[in-house]
Amino acid sequence: MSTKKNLNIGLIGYGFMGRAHSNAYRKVGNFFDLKYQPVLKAACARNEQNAKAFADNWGYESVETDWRKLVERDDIDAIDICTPNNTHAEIALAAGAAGKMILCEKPLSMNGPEGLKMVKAIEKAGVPNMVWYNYRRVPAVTLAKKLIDEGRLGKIFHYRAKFLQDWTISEDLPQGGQGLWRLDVKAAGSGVTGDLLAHCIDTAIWLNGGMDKVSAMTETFIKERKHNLTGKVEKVGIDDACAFMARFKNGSLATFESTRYARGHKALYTLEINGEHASIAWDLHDLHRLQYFDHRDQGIVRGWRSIHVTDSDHPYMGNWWVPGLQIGYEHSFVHQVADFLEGIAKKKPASPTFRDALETQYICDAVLKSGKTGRWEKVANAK
Ligand code: SOE
Repeated sequence: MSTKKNLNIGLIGYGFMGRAHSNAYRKVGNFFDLKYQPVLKAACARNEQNAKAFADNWGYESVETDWRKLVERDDIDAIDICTPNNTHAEIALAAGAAGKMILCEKPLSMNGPEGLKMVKAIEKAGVPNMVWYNYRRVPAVTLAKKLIDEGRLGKIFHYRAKFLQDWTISEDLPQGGQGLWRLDVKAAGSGVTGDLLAHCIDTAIWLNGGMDKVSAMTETFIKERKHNLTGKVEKVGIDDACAFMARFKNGSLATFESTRYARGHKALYTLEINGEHASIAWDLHDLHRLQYFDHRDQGIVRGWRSIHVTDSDHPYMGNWWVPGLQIGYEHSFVHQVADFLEGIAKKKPASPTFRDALETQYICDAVLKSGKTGRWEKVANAK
């Protein structure tokens, strides 16, 4: 008989992230030996037919069409928020008040002040909480963290990251509604800054510490789009592209760039860090490799090495296949669930917590503000 404890999940939203998280809950117990086993208890969405189809496909035991009912259910331990950004706060506050654990899709909130309200409420409720910044759990990125923490790079001088896509170039693309809420500022809060740069920022502050100030430029290339919900042509309020410079608290300099107008790029997230002794580079399109250059290597063999992060002593990889066989994007979510479940068992919160994610939110706020003022803007303190 299994000695595992069940952790009953109530998931809200059935889009791309609803699928990614459900897949992770299903797989985690097969590959990681954990005290807790997620149970797909209920899926929730306003449209009953769609919720049922989603629940049947992923094996949820039941369906709700009102998230408030889900949050009040005694048989639910954890609420997973996979809905558009403008709904995160209300759901999280209710879930916290009902004593539920919360896993919230990124970005945490629409903006910093809203995020702070969520952090305060959740910390007061004392419930385990986490935000799905999944790229921390790509084994090559986790390995980068280990190498940096071991001091192999020495003092860090430069951090460089970009996240490029091309899916909104057509001016015929409407904004708002299912699948396209990311273009609607009322649902998303911002454009590429909160959607894509938030990932780059989360990884950056995890690897390289906090940021002091930022200087940004933002642009909205297509000024008006038809709104799917109202049927009217409405002003576009999101940033289509954003590039910013930053100064980290450790003295290093950084550049970040993101756009949905880089023809040919679908999800090109790359990062590079240059330190006193060594540099590392990573590319989401080749996610199982970490590029590493160490100046201390003997001169005649010195050069960039491409580490195939698939050995059993690489982060998370001992839980998967035999050395040399790689894993992919969806496994970063499995790892994040594994860490969350281990965190509950050990009473040690898995990162990023809501408070960790608030730091990203504050940086996004400063970036968007700088895009408007044209000045360097200080980042508010989240700790
Ligand atoms: C946008 O296209 C998007 O799906 C983001 O919302 C995700 O967070 C990112 O991981 C991939 O791109």
